[in-house]
Amino acid sequence: MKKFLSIPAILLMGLISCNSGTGNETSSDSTSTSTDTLHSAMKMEADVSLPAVPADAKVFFENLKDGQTVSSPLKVEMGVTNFSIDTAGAIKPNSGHFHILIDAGDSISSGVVVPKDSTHLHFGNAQKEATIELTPGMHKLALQVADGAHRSYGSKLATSINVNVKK
Ligand SMILES: [Cu+2]
Repeated sequence: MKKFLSIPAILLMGLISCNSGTGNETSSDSTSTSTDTLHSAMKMEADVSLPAVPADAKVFFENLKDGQTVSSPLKVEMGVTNFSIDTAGAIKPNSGHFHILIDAGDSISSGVVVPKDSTHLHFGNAQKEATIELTPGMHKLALQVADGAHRSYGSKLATSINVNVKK
């Protein structure tokens, strides 16, 4: 997250010249009123680090196998062992929520916030089941668990399969 932090840090230093000599991101806490959004995002990133992934945690599709022929709409059952599925919001150890990536790779790099669009579906109400629409043909589906702030736990808490959607 160094790249993410450096942008607001540079902006803050430009706005508040008296703070530019410290080089310490945490020292700028009480100096800004005009960059609240950037500041709170930076503070969250800086204060709460991504919880560690337990070694025995595992993500899987409960009802689908790699290479399976399916029809659309497709019911997807999301499974995980040794990890809790919770609502988005609070950041807790051993806890997170599911995402389905549709033709969007096998996983999202650890610590990166999962995008929110038609190919990155969030299940922030702790859902473990979803019904998705797919066009006919081959599609890659990936399951990715992320923390309460949608920061990916990386490939350790992801899995992917290819399915063949019939007409
Ligand atoms: Cu999310």
